[in-house]
Amino acid sequence: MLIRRTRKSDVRSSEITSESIYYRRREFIKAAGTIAAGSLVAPQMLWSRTLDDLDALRPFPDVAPSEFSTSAEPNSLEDISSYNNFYEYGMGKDDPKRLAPGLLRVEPWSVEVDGECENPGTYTYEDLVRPHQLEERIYRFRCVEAWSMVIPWVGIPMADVLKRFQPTSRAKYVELRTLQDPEQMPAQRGSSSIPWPYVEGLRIDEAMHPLSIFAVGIYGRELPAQNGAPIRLVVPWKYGFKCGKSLVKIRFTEEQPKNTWQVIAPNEYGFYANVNPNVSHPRWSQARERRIGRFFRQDTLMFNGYEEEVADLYAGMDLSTRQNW
Ligand SMILES: Nc1nc2c(c(=O)[nH]1)N[C@H]1C(S)=C(S)[C@@H](COP(=O)(O)O)O[C@H]1N2
Ligand SMILES: [Mo]
Repeated sequence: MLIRRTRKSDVRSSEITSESIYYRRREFIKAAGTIAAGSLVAPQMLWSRTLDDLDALRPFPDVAPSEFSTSAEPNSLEDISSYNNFYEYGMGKDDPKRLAPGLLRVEPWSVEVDGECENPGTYTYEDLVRPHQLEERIYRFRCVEAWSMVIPWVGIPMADVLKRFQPTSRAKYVELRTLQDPEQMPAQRGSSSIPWPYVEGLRIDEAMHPLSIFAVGIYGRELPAQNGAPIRLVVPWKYGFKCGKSLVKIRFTEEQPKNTWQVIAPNEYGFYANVNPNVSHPRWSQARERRIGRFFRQDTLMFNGYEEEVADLYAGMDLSTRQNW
């Protein structure tokens, strides 16, 4: 297992930074160590299932580095793929890893595009992704629950994809929907307190910002199911819940979309959800965060550290209260 997995890490070294190669290598070593130690105490079935799932993820042959990547140390693939929020599989952090790989069918996959655009239609995953150069984007990721990670995504700029659909002048927002299929997503069966499908949205200029990406992978490989395979949104200056997973619909709208968390608890979650250490959640502070894998908490940064890049998008908006939350 270990040998096979190491050999498969054949992302071309010319395509990525030496730093990310370093982290990727170390990641494999770390993951292998965890598995070896775990198999002493855990039933072999559990571990081999986990290993097979990650092992089956194909590496992308051509991933370019990006100037937008942070030099912060990425979390391990183990962390990123085993501590998840994906309520379609349950509310526990370990539910998505346990259930999504066996249930979510990512091939074939297509995305429906409609609303205020000149080129609506149904696009396959290949239609969407293949025309674009894949990039490695190592981003900070901050959940509204006050934990964070650093994740080496593989993705494509959202703007480049959205422009192909030619949004009209009436397209003020873009709404993004996750798959709805109770057979593949067990929490959608029966009654649920969440109105499925999971919906997120961005103002069109936020969606077109160069930091916004459609992510299709992590650590040079395809996305694990639990991270929202095969394609998900990543907007690094916003709380993690804006980053809808397993997307099947892109809709250009004139009206601001109603995103799922805002619908569930409008007094706690808004549309913008920009990371802001000065504005508390009604039930907890957002001033600090726990980076997964670290012991001490650290300060949360305005716009998750992307203030220089994105502050202009919110010029004139009051960000000191929950008004534009
Ligand atoms: N469809 C869907 N997308 C979702 C969620 C979800 O429950 N369902 N959870 C969100 C939240 S709260 C977070 S923090 C991130 C977690 O992404 P990760 O598990 O890849 O780290 O996904 C977001 N996207
Ligand atoms: Mo989150």
